[in-house]
Amino acid sequence: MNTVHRTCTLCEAMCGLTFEVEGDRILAVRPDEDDVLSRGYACPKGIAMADIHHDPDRLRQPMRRNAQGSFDPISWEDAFALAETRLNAIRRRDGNDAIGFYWGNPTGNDHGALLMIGSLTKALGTRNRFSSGSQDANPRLVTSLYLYGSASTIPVPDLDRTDYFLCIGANPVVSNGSVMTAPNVRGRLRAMQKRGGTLVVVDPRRSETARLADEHVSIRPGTDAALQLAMVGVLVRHGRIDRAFLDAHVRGWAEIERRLGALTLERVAEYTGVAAATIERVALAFAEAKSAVAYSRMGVCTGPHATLASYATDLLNIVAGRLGVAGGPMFPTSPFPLDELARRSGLEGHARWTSRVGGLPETLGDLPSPALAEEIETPGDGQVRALITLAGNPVLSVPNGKRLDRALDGLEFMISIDIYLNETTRHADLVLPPCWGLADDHVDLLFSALAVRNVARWSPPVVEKKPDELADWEILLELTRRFGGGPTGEPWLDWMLKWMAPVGLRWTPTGFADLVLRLGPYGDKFLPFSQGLNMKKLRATPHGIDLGALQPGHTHRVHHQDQRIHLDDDIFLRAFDHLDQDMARPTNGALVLIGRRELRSINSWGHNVPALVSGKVRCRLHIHPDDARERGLADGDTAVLESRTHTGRVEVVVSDEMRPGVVSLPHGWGHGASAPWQRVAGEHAGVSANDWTDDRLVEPIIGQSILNGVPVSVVAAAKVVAA
Ligand SMILES: Nc1nc2c(c(=O)[nH]1)N[C@H]1C(S)=C(S)[C@@H](COP(=O)(O)OP(=O)(O)OC[C@H]3O[C@@H](n4cnc5c(=O)[nH]c(N)nc54)[C@H](O)[C@@H]3O)O[C@H]1N2
Ligand SMILES: Nc1nc2c(c(=O)[nH]1)N[C@H]1C(S)=C(S)[C@@H](COP(=O)(O)OP(=O)(O)OC[C@H]3O[C@@H](n4cnc5c(=O)[nH]c(N)nc54)[C@H](O)[C@@H]3O)O[C@H]1N2
Ligand code: SF4
Ligand SMILES: [Mo]
Repeated sequence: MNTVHRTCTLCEAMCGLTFEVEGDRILAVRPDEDDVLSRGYACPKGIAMADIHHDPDRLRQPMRRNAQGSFDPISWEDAFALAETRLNAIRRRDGNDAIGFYWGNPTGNDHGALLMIGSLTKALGTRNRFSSGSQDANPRLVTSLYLYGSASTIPVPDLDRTDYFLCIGANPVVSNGSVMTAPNVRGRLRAMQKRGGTLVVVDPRRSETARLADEHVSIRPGTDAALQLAMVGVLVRHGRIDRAFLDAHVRGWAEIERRLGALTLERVAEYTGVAAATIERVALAFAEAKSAVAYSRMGVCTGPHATLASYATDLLNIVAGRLGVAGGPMFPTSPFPLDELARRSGLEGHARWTSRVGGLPETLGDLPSPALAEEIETPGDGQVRALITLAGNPVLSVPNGKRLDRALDGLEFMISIDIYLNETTRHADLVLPPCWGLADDHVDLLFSALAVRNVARWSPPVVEKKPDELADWEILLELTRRFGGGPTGEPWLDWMLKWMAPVGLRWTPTGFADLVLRLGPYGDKFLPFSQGLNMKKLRATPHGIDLGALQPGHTHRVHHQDQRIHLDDDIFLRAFDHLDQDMARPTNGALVLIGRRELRSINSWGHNVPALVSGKVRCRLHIHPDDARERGLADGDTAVLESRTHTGRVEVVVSDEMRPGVVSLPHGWGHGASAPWQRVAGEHAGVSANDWTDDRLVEPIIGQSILNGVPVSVVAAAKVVAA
């Protein structure tokens, strides 16, 4: 028997796992007690990695859809040849933009795939690239791009040292952090409280994190921008702002200060449903704490003011003098500093082009996904006629998934690179399954740059890759070669691929990561060899290397020419105007729908593993007792949930954890259509929250999907039948 230590790649937390392996069977998985970051923590999903690996329904060979809509195996060679012929024919006829590309969330956990995205895009030459970013962190990235001059200048809460954690629209006790890699958030928050620290959670639902909090502030969905800006206003009025910091490091404070004047406490209290006294008290406590950090995530990033609300979080931190200070929002020093490369390679950028039909702007090369269905449906020059999906399930993850489901049927050709046949990939003509993570090595290029401590780690494969298996990056490299006519990648990969092949060297993502590591801040190119890191040293350190607490300072991460943080970029001022207009509109009192994550779900997948779906049905609508009573609903009843896009049935849970007027449904369910290929998921189908979310309602600044605060109505099913 073999023991292998490996980082979990299912979410952002980078927990260390220990696998017991015999041949190609994984016999046991447990938390790695010695992992430098997670120190013996893992959640049930990580433990279930072996079940995913051994899932008989996971695809092991390429599949081709037949006329009956079922799938037959096809060889890799035939699959690649078919892909090349069909896609290139469409491209020749209709141009590059006729090929759409959607890449999904698991790509972020796969260093090989991540490095190849740019290459494939460049080979395809298409502007119709989409991703899960418009349902996720794009407002965070755009905020960083305009504030600091780089989308990779992302402040991360110094969670282990803070005295005050203001958590807005995030549920890290369940998610284990997002844009904040922090395994065992519950343990870290408890430790903070034990040190005398304070946890305040702003959420329309008394979430698992809110239950742990010293104070839960229940807010009306979609209004966090106003709340946070009002807090900044409180600091101004009480003279609690860090004048010296503002004078030395920012541009545009006078303009912002002027605009804050319109956001009076009374007006904001009315709009947010949070008492003026509460706003004032929390703001002052935030300013008075020895150290403090405001942090916001999905609840804020997928609301109607997503960009302004993300900006307001940073503004609050900046104005209170918290940025780059221990216990505040700090900048990790990644051992793999890809930010410089990202900037130089032209990855970073926003609104350089817009979608053809809806005119929505790109973010870092991706158009907002609510535009995908209309780009497929609407005839004309640049219409998407073929689509490649990589590790994504947009039918379940994008607003108005039902419309996208229908639109995919209208494509001439579709390729999905995925490990399952599911709601999205069942539409593909070709499904190309990678070997999946456990058969490949792993380096965390992305989340190492977002962790609450600086760490470096390499993970070996847990099982051997079989001769007929390909990793995601190998599939992408082959497609890149066939569509681009040669090894054409990102400019910086380009020369490497071109230069290495003729001299008999094989490019690998880990080889590339080694180079980045060696040239990086801890690398052996700059530090004396005995101290400096390289991949060989990481290989010899199976539990990872702790590189210490986050380092103070922020100026090294500000990339504007004037070296200042730009508070007054036009994009933020437009967002202020939009908030002002919204606040002037009367609220209509309709129910609104928000989302919910659960510990044993990973977005839309993982539901084919019995251990992750056992027990009580989880895909249920949570509703406040007052709202339930008004509608004659009791716990366990069936209700009809209706929005502009969809009407369907849901089981209700009556719970005072909800704010009155707000109902909550988890996303990532609705597996009815996958039942032929995923037996377990099919038996626990549930419904898809994104059938009810609306592709027409996007945040106007960057075209972000609005997944929280969607207007709905709820009626008891019994009444619908009677009527
Ligand atoms: N209503 C609502 N909608 C949401 C959200 C919400 O909170 N509410 N959250 C949004 C967020 S934050 C995200 S990130 C998105 C996710 O949205 P997507 O990225 O579109 O979808 P996922 O559910 O992550 O599906 C991942 C797909 O990748 C496959 N897969 C898993 N591992 C691998 C691998 O190693 N290689 C390959 N090739 N495929 C793999 C799985 O089988 C699955 O099909 O959902 C978003 N949608
Ligand atoms: N177990 C588990 N872990 C995961 C995932 C998973 O699917 N399951 N997904 C991973 C991914 S891809 C991501 S992006 C992260 C997301 O990580 P988080 O952002 O921490 O996760 P969410 O549960 O979406 O948290 C959003 C919270 O915002 C609240 N909310 C909704 N609307 C509003 C609003 O208008 N204002 C405020 N203030 N709050 C609001 C919701 O009630 C919810 O508690 O989690 C990651 N980790
Ligand atoms: S918290 Fe995330 S990284 Fe940790 S074991 Fe669970 S799924 Fe894996
Ligand atoms: Mo996400």
